[in-house]
Amino acid sequence: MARLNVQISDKIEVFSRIGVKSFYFILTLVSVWGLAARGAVEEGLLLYLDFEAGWLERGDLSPSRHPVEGWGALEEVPGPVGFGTALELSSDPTAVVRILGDLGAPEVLTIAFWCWFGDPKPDRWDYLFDVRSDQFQEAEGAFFFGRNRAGELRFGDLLVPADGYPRREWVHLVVTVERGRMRVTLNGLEVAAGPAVGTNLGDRVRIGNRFTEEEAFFGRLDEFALWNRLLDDEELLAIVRRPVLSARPVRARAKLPLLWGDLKRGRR
Ligand SMILES: [Ca+2]
Repeated sequence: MARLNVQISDKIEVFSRIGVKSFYFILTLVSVWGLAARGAVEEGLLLYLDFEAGWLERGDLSPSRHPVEGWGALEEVPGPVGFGTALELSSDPTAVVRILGDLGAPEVLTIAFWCWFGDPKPDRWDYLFDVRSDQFQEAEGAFFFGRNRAGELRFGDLLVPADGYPRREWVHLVVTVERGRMRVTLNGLEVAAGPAVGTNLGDRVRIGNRFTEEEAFFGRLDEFALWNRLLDDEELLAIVRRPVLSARPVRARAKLPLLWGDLKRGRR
């Protein structure tokens, strides 16, 4: 009986060891998977602004942690859902976000953000971002993304016609530059492609205005992020479904519920 007890207790011990080991093994796998998923999006992330409460003090949330400066009557407005608050720029033409820090000249570039286009004011340009300066222009590799007097989006020589993008609703905009070619996608659909602009960002990055800071974007921005690499489809899906660097899920009435995925599958 004593021997049997030993055998049973041995088996229980062996089983419990395997159980505990399996538990820790699964826990490790889940942790590694979680870190890998988060690490993947963080890889090459040069800039990230979530425009949540205290964003100006917290600055850039990417690993680079660039300080950020705001100018003019910047006003946070409630985002429709899911991504908390957004940055409203249309009330002050001098509103701007300046990035204080050198973002370099990456060979590959992805810029992604949520955007709410208001109707442009007649005879006025407005700007989503600009990396030019008085001394540093497009010939030296700087660029801008703006909207001209005709309401067309302009990025380098690329033009998106005035009726080629949605107004007064949130859209996810991705701009990529690589190997001499650049693309603009709205809600996962390519709307423009052509020869690349330069990608010299330096310390001149301004978001929501022209470098002269007098022609603010007539609309709202949220979740502004910039990488020195291309993102794959899985990563792009992840950043339309949740904030770039947070596990906080999008609530039911998301800015763009599943639209990206539907577009990818060609159902729309
Ligand atoms: Ca936000």
